[in-house]
Amino acid sequence: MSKIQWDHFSLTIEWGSGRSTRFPAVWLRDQCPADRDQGTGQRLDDIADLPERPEIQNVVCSDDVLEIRWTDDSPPCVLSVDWFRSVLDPRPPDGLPWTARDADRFRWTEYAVVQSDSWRTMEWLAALVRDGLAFMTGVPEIEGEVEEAARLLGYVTETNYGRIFDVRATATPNNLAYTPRALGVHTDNPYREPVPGYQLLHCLTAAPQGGESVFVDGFAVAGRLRDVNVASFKILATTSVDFAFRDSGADLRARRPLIQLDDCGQVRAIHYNNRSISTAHVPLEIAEEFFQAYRKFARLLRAPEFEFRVMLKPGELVAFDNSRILHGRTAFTGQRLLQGCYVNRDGVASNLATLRRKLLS
Ligand code: OGA
Ligand code: NM2
Ligand code: ZN
Repeated sequence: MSKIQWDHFSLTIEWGSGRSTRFPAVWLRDQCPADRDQGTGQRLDDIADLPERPEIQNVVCSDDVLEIRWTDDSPPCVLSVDWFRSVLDPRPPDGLPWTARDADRFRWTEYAVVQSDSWRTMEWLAALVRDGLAFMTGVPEIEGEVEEAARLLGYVTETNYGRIFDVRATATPNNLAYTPRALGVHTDNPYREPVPGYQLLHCLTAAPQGGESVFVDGFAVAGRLRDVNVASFKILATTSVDFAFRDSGADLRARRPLIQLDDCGQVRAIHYNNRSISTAHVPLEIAEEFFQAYRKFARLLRAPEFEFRVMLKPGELVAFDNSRILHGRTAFTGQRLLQGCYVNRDGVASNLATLRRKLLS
């Protein structure tokens, strides 16, 4: 059982463990459920409408539910101790980094199963979020099916490459992806704002020779770089570079660091694509240091210990987080066709959360 103490400007909960947390009145006033629309749960008030210095008049506590009353005419704020607990619960990290030797944990599920059984859809999406990639088998070898599969993840992002795109060797390619060349591991479209969230690739025709897929967990590699050379990690995380793509119908550019951190210093995204990077505007005073770090990172990205290689067969589909997982392929000869598309990253999180809500409540 927790102990509650309060004064005019804060409420303190002492937890069973003896630790306590102080919640400022201004914060409490902002959480008040009475300020929300009953139907949508959306907030009705704006911070500018709330009292600047709300004062607690008293707190009534019954059955682990607290009713906080205010000295002004604000409605009482009713919140359960469990709710306070949930606020403090640090969210477990969604992603679990991997190296080559973890590849047997990757999820491969029959398309029809992911489609027809929402529990399995949830499991598949959870694996996709955990590993940053997941596979489906038995996807009909029909052109356009990738867009149907994308609906399991969320909403397709249309780009200058179309809603879906054909990855095959063409006579007049506007992108090296549309040649039979090998592609070093990369993230797609770092020249776009925002970058595409997830990517799907559906194999329709496998090349008679070559065309093997390569995947690398960029978060694992960035983590290694941080461990072995924190100065290199820092310079890549703090130096923005230009990425660009240009053809007759598009002129795209964006500037961002190769390793993007969140406000807690955790790796949030990797942007890496040797075909579309321009380092011309890296400050010349740090160019030597930057290139040393860039090369170190590039070498780690090629290290076999981080690589998962797989020969996709017709009917197989891979989906991956384009901010975390780098992908590439070996050179190929002959006919080969993959169809791809991008989906928004928020849709994946939302679909997974709604399935969890429905199935685990
Ligand atoms: C791409 C790409 C991989 C492949 O089109 O961006 O990386 O296996 N393709 O062809
Ligand atoms: N394609 C396959 O980001 C890139 O330029 C990689 C993307 C053309 C949609 C290729
Ligand atoms: Zn690509």
